[in-house]
Formats: sequence, C-alpha cells, structure tokens
Amino acid sequence: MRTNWKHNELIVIFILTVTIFLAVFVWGLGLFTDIEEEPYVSEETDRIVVGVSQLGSESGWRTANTESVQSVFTTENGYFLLFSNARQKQENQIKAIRSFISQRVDYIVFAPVVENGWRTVLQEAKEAGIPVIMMDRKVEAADQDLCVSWVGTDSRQEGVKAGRWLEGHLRREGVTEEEDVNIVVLTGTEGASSAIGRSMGFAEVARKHANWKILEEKCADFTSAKGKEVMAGFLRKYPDIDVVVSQNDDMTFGAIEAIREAGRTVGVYGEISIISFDAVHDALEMVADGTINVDIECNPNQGEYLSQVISMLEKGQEVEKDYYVEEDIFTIDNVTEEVLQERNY
Ligand code: GYE
Repeated sequence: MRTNWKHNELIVIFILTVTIFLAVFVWGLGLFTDIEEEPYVSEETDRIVVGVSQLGSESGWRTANTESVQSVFTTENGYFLLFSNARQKQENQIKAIRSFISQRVDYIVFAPVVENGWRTVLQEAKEAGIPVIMMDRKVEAADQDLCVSWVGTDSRQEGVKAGRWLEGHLRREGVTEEEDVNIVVLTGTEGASSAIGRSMGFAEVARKHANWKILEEKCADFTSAKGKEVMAGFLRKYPDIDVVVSQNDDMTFGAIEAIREAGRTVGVYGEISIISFDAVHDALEMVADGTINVDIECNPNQGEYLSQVISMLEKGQEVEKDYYVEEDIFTIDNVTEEVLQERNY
C-alpha cells in the first residue's frame, strides 16, 4: 500500500513540474512577442527612432552609403537606429519594413533594390502613420506619393554626362560621324532605378549619333565578379569593341580584368575606352593613371541630407519631394593628389 502512495506522489510531482515548465515557457513566448511588437518606442521616447532598410552590400559605393547613414543616426545626434541589410532581396526589405511598422518606429528610410512591387507595404506604413523616405534609388513613379521625400543622385543625368563626355572624347580623337563606334554596356541590377536612369540618360545622347552602335547591354548586377563574367562574354562575341560603359566601379574592376586577360588594353593609352560610374577611391586611382577614361561621380554621402529632412519633418515644416546630392565628373585632368586623399571610400 505504502509503495502505491509513493508511486502516486511521483506522478503528482511529475505533473506539477510539467505544468510549471509549460507555464514558464508560454510566459516566455509572450515576452518575445512583446519584444517584437513594442520594444523600443516606449523606452526611447526622447530619441527619434529610425528604421533603415539598406538593400545590400554589393559595392564599395554601397558600403560608403551605409556608413554615411550609420554615422548620422547616432545616439549623440538624438537617434535610435534600427538597421537592416536585405542582401539584394526585395522580400527581405518588405519584411524589414513590416517589422519597423510593428515596432512603431518614427521614420522609415529605405533604398529600394528595384522600382516595382512596393505599393502594399508602403500603404501599410502610411496607414500606420509612419513617414517613409526613399534613399538612393526610387520606387516607380505611381507609388512615389506614398513616400514623403527622397534623397539621392540623379542617375538619368549621370547617364547624360557619360554620353556628353563620349561626344567630346570622340571629337578630340578626330573620329568622324561616318566611323562606327562600337559600344557595350554593363548595366546594374535589373529593375533598379539607378541602372534604368543611367541607361536612359546615355541612350538619349547616343540616339543623336547614327555611328554609335550599342552592340549589347547586359546586366552584371553592380558586382565585380559579374562584371568580369559579362565582359568576358562580350569580348568573345564582339571582336571590335571601342567603348565600355560600365554602370558602377565594381563592375568596371571586373571588366578591366577580363579585357586584360583577353590580351587587350584599356584607357587613355589603350584600345578600349572605359566609362565608369561612382568614383570610389580605387577607381579614381585608375582614372589618375589613365586606366579608366572617365568616372561619373555618384555621391553616397546621403546621411546628412536624410537627417535634415527628418528634422524638418519633426518641426512640422514642408519638405521637398526630391533632394539631389552634389556630383562631379573625373578624368585624368582633375584627379589630383588632394582629391585622392579626401576620398575616404
Ligand atoms: O552606383 C552602385 C550601387 O544605386 C546609385 O548602387 C546606386 C548604385 C551605385 O551598387 O555602386
């Protein structure tokens, strides 16, 4: 009889232990749910909470852009930054934005990897009353009214600048309008506003010259590895390339490697002219030594502008729809030692 009791006691102890364990577990889950839904805002009322969705880290330019944002949205400047890197995937950006909304941040800043497909999530932000500011790239025109502002670079104008430089270059080289100029274009991420703008701007100028033959435009994703691969393909297909338009410096580095491996020469003293975009430090060194003919600057330092837009919104002031950062053009003639020293990206 006594042994039976012992057995029952054990069962009761076991059931109690399991119940307590389950209760603690469920309570713990509840805690996590709370963390997801309202973690920061209640504790951070004195600071401006900004959720930033960066599209990835595909290029030197992108790293500089991220650093610019992170150096501005700091505690010392009165901000609390939630930063998320989408690794080139739109679905990751949408997830990040939804999580910013559920955490009830004060502002959302995002660099849209592509133009299309944002309407639903932007509407959700609008309904939650959270202002969204685009950085660097844009969403498609029809959805831009769902964002309060944009800070970035004029990519169409950058394409036009590239075209105008080529016009001047060919004139200086004495190339007549009767001679064919064979051009290949390495484009950035498909559907990205910066790639679309650069193609459009360059095409506007190219259209005016019947002898400019754009042999092919191909996406190389703004990365060095892809730039090399696509350029190697172009070289196999087209024996007579005169000009490479490469929509960012990373692709240019890869393309130059491919050209050299194919036994051809580049730049001011070579056979194939190189037009690049971004003007990061390593590329400017290549402009200075004549490897790259021209680099159309694209300014990644957008953090300051973003913080100014936010402080205007905080004061209830009207903000512009578009804020353009300043940009230059670099050739062997104006990349001085000073320019190289100042370029910290
Ligand atoms: O040129 C490139 C980056 O969208 C302007 O994206 C930006 C471009 C930049 O990966 O290097």
